[in-house]
Amino acid sequence: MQYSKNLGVHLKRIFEEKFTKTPQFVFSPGRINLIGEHTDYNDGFVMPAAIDKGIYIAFAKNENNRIRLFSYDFDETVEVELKKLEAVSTGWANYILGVVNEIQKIKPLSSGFDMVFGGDIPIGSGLSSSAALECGVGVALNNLFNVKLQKIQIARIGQAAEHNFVGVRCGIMDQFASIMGKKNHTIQLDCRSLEYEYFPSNFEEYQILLCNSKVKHSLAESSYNQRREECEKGVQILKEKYPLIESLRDVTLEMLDILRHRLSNTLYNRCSYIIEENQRVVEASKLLKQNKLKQLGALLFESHQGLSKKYEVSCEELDFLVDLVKNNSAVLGSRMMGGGFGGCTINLVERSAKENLVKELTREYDKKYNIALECYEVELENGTHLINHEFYGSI
Ligand code: GAF
Repeated sequence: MQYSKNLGVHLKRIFEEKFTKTPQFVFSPGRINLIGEHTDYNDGFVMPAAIDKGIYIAFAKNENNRIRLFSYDFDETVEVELKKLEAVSTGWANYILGVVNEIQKIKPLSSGFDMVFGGDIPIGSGLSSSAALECGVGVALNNLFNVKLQKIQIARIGQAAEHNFVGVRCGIMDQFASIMGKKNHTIQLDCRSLEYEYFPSNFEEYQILLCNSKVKHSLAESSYNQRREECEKGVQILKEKYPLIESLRDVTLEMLDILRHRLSNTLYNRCSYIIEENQRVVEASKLLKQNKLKQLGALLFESHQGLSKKYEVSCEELDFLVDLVKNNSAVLGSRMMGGGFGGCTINLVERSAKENLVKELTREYDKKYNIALECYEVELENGTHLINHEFYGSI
């Protein structure tokens, strides 16, 4: 992949100025998700992939038992004592400190460390810069302190950091995709067993196009936890008749319908969306294997409809972007991606039509919301990995 060389040069220079030593580097990618939204914390299926945009971290040990962090993007410094680890008021630092906290439960760190990081993932775009940061920090500390963690353990650590230090009860999808990504492949992941399969995904005459709505509505985090609670509530009620079920993964639409009278309309809609979305992922992986991209695209539109109307995690701007391409023959499918309430749509579009499509969407979105739409083409990439620092040194 093409690393962001300019960013690397800046990070290295800043690190050397601040800490007067040469750092090691790690790159940790953001992710897309083809289909399977909000299914991860319901023990279901997802189809994410790591991308060529991500977080770059320069890091080294220090001798003073402090954790010294600098965010290039926010131009902020945070310093804490290794022995007094707790969540801080600077949001981004908690993704890092949360990972340290989880790793210390396995092996206490023998010294402090320094980190300077920055990224080329547009902030708030729903491409999961937070999971990228967590996995990057996990790999960096694993390497520095010889903790001997497996990749999947690092993904789990990232998820736990988010639960315990950030306060978002996320599923495992983002961290898994960031660390386990494979070039030109999507991952079909069973979020219960963590069994996974890589699918070659170059889509031939089609490509993935992300459209960044550039909005991030304030409900995003609180509503995320609320949706999770609603699913858990649904499971509790269903358990009265079906004691063996553990999550919505184990429930069929028929079972749900039998207990419809026990569920509010909202709970019914939340649960039926999850059950249907799980079925869509299973179907999508068959279609992808058979290269039936048109049918796959239709599933993306269905997924969006469910996310918007039943799960209610979309927003006006995302709905607008999906509606705009619905009747465009060059677009096979489109839907909101990630947690929702803003961020990007993911679109499967004909390569040859991409340029005109971007022009049209940009024009219409600007007319309606007076916001300059940003569209990205992404390559599917390998997961979190160390980069030879000579690479930056040589520019
Ligand atoms: C966010 C979460 F972090 C993921 O775990 C997942 O639930 C996703 O929203 C929705 O599919 O990115």
